[in-house]
This record gives sequence, C-alpha cells and structure tokens, in this order.
Amino acid sequence: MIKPALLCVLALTAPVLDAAGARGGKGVRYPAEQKTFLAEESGWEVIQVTTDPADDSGLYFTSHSFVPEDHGLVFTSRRTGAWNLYYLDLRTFAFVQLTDGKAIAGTGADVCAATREVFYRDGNLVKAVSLTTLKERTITTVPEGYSVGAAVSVTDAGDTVAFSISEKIHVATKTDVIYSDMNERFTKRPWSAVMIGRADGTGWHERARQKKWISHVIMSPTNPDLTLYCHEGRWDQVEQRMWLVSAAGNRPLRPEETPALSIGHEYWFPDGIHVGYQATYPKKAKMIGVADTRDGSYREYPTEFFDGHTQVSHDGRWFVGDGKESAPYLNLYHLVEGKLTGRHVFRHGSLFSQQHWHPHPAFSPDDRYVLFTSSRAGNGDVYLLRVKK
Ligand SMILES: [Ca+2]
Repeated sequence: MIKPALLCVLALTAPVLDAAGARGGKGVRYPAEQKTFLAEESGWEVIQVTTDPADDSGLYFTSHSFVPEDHGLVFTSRRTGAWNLYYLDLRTFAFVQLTDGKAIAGTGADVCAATREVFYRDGNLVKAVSLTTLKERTITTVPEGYSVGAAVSVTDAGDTVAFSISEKIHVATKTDVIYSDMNERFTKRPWSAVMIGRADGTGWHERARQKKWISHVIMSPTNPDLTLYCHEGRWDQVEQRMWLVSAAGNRPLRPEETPALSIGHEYWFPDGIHVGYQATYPKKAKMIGVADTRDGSYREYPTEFFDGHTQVSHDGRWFVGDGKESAPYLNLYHLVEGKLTGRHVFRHGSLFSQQHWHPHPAFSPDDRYVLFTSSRAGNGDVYLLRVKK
C-alpha cells in the first residue's frame, strides 16, 4: 500500500512534460514562479504570482477566488493550451491543476470556500470541482440553443448557484474586437433568463425570463432567494441596468431616470445587503454608487479617476478601481464621513483589449491584498498588491 502512494507523490512533484513539450494535466503540481517588486506610486509590495508566458488570469471581479482557511487562491491559465483552473497555496506559491478541459470558461468560475469547491462552466455543462479531492461533478446543463453570459455565481454557503442564459442568435457584427457585437445583440433582444438551482443539482428552474438581453447574474452571498442581474448593452443605452429577482418576482435596483445614465459593473458587498456599482451622467464625473437592497435607497460618490471596475473591502469603507487603458492604475478610495478620496497606488499597465486582461481587482478576505490581472509583462498574469492603508 505504501509503494503506490509514494509513486503518486513523486509523480506530483514537478510539471509533467509530454513528448511534444505540452505541459499539464489534472492533478499536476507546479512549483512557485512568483516575482516580487515594489510599486513606484505607493512603495507597496507587488507580487507577480504567475510568470508563465501563456495567459494567466484572476477570476471575474464579482467572483470569489480565495479559501482563507487554507491559504488558497484559485486562478485560471491557458498554459496547457486551453483555459483551466488552478489552486495556489499562498504560503508557498506552488499550485495544482484542478481541471483538464478544453472548453472551460476560466475567468467565469466562482469559489465556495465553505464547501471547498469551484463552480464553473465547461462547454454546456455547469460543474463543480473539489479543492480537496479534485473530483468533478456536473450540477446542470445549459439549455440547448442558449449561451451563458458572464460568470457562474454561488452563495457563500455553497447551497445555490445561478447564471444567465441568452438565446443564441445570428450576429453579423462580431469581430475579434471586444464588445463589437454589443449594439446588435442589444437591439435584437434575445430571449434570456436567470437559471437558478441548488448546488446538489436539484431544483433548477428559470427566473426573470424576458425578451431582453440579460447577463451579469450574481447571487446574494447570504440570501439564496435573492439574485442580482442586469439588462445588458451599452450602459448609456440600457433603460434600466440593475434588477433583483427572488421567488416573489422582479424589481429594479437604483431606478434610472434616463437611459443616458450609465450604470454597470455592479457587485454585492459581503454583507449580502448592499450593492456597489459604477454610475456616470453624461459629461459628469464618474461615481461609485452603493444601493441598499432592503429599501432601494442609494448614495453615489464622485471619484476623481475613471475606473472600468471597482470592488469594495470587506469592511465596506475602501474601494479599489482598475482605471482605464490610457490611465492604467489601481486606484484606492477611502470613504470617510460620506466623502470618497482616492489615489493611484500602482500603475498596473494592463491592456483592456481582451476580457482576460482586464485587471478585475478584488480585495482578499482579510483586506490586506488586492488581487488583479495585468498584461504588463506581455501576457496575462495574476498579481497581488499588498495594501497598507
Ligand atoms: Ca502569464
């Protein structure tokens, strides 16, 4: 009995190289490859977690990536030729390959720390892989004729999972350019719905079915009966971006008085009550908004910088933004007595021309690090910025 176990350990000590030089495979262990340097703007430590020449990326900015009790971090990489999921030990920076698929939506995965699982889409299957046993199981299938928008989303308890589906329609305007087909898809109003069900694979059903492009479905972290979704499209064309749906029905969140108001990139606060978002009136400063899902009230704070995405700290008082391609900075904002003040803390230097290069920043569960992606080294990599507030 001892001998096979030893063999197993030996086999997992280094990346497997096959005859063609292609690497990888489920369960393969990779040595640490991180590099550390200091951010000129703040003097803070920057850890480049991945240094492989292939694209590596953190998960979407609304997804959970960390398993704090196990010092674990999930990321995605196409170092094997296809996007797959990897689990890194933050004490050693060594990591293990969790999946070996060919059609995995890597950045659209979501981690449940409570159940030690990652939920993700692999082709038309929504699956979960165990971070402890690496066993995979199928949760549900994507209905035929539909595609999935944005990420899969799971509650903190790991009991309920949701994602958006949208009718596959012919679009003539799709090119390699990001968002190229957005106007056409918005105008054609594909049938869409929120798919929601239990993580054990039971109870799957549609909610909010509409002939309107729906995307960006995010489960309340704490309430399995409350899901945030969006009417997708150019933010200044969409009449009402943010919606909440429960078994009782739909309601708009932060009603838009004019479609010209741009709202987007919304996210739950960890309390499962508040929702943060980006908002801009035409020719006005960008704002970070915070809506209360209990009574629909909201407050919006002008920011001195433009951010593609923002995320909130776990205490709700700090926000991090990822700037834009012409000002590619991580911006740190502090909310004090109703006023938001911000500063550049690191020039991440990423291009925004590919989804998997968007920095998509997010705080670590202890708020001591900001996780983000950057193409600054010539390809996508996962980074951590050590925050000294
Ligand atoms: Ca890389």
